[in-house]
Amino acid sequence: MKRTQTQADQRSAIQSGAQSKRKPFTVGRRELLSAGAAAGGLLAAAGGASRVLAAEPLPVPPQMKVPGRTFSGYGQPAKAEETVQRFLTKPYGDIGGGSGNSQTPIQALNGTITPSGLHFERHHNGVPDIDPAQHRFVIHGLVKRPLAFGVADLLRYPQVSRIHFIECSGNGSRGFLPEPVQAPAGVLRGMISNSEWTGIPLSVLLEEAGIETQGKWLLAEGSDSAAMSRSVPMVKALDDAMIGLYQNGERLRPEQGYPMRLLLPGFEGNTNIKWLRRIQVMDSPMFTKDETSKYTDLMPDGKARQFTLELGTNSIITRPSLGMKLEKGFHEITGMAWSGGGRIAKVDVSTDGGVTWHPAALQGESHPKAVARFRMAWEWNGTEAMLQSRSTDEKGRVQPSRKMLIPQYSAGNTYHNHTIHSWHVQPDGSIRHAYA
Ligand SMILES: Nc1nc2c(c(=O)[nH]1)N[C@H]1C(S)=C(S)[C@@H](COP(=O)(O)O)O[C@H]1N2
Ligand SMILES: [Mo]
Repeated sequence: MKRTQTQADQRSAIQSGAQSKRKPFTVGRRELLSAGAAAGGLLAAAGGASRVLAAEPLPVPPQMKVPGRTFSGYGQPAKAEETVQRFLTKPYGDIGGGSGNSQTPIQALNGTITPSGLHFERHHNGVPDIDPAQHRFVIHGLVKRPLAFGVADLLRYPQVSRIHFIECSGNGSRGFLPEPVQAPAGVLRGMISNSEWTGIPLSVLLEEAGIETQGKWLLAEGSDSAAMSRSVPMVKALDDAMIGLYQNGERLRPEQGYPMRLLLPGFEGNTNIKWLRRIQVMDSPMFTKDETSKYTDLMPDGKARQFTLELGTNSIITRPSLGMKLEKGFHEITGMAWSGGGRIAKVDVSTDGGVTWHPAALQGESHPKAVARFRMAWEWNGTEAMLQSRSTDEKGRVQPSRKMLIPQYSAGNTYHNHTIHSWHVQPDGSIRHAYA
């Protein structure tokens, strides 16, 4: 860990320096052993990633000789981690500074939950400034009792907490370009974030309003100046849809839809309407601008496919990844896997470009339509390697290769690329994005 290059490397260097000089990768070793004897054996054979202790006794560092600084009302990440930032894409520059997206720096994170300040963003006309005391949310259309709620009204309802990802259907769109873009994982597939959301099951509010028998779809509309609006099938609304009020324990961030948003777990990000102002129950889809001119898949026969709502099985190795430089010996290959279809059932990892696959360990409890963390021990022998991950969800759907998926669309398509991602490790330890 001498030649650290990225934030993730620095963070891990700090952690191993602080706590694990004598017992490197203690936690990892236990998890790897439970995942399979081969992995634990590999770590022992590779001799871990520790350094031999240089001097005894340990020198006393300066901060142990002065009182520490005072505390504050709202915390910030460590100073040395300041460079862990979202990647900003502003296609219209300052003319439309609110329009565009930011991507989560997934290459610098670990675990499964995305810190709220690093949640990816997609705004079609900026973040509206909403006074929660004035905001109203309405359910109307084909209902027996049209209802209006203020934020304070909603906060009185029983709530549920669930872990789910939100992913933009444009995540991975750069992968449709003819040549692999050389950029970190966050730029290439960082429009995915995973949070604990707390709010009210939409079914509770719809039942209260009383859906008329013709009510088969609903329209959800945001109160931003894009008036983002999408049609949602009633089956989804009555299944696991919720009105999100809290994100990772605190009220929603403005960027995530404060004071309330629609959450449609596993459905393409666009349908998760932020700054939600109304839901209209209808007998058919509305065919809004956001589901006709955009968010359709361009097919090879010149037609466009609408309502590809459920997101595919996806995964990406976040470490090692582009921007890091490997030393020979032991490394943990780790990354994120997720599917709009439910839980992640397994993730296989290849280090030889898909010739052989090995089951990775899945960490922690598995939640449906949530990011799973996978890990696999690896010893890098200093020669070229092609790192890939391939996820399978509980419906048995397997993450497709580029060869399988790309020809299913026409050249101009930008949505729903969930193909297997490849990192090409060079003999000098640097890493490139490759199409394999
Ligand atoms: N009102 C409103 N809702 C919106 C959007 C928007 O621009 N306005 N963008 C959509 C898109 S395209 C995505 S991918 C998700 C992104 O959610 P996030 O910004 O919280 O990550 O919000 C969706 N909901
Ligand atoms: Mo999106």
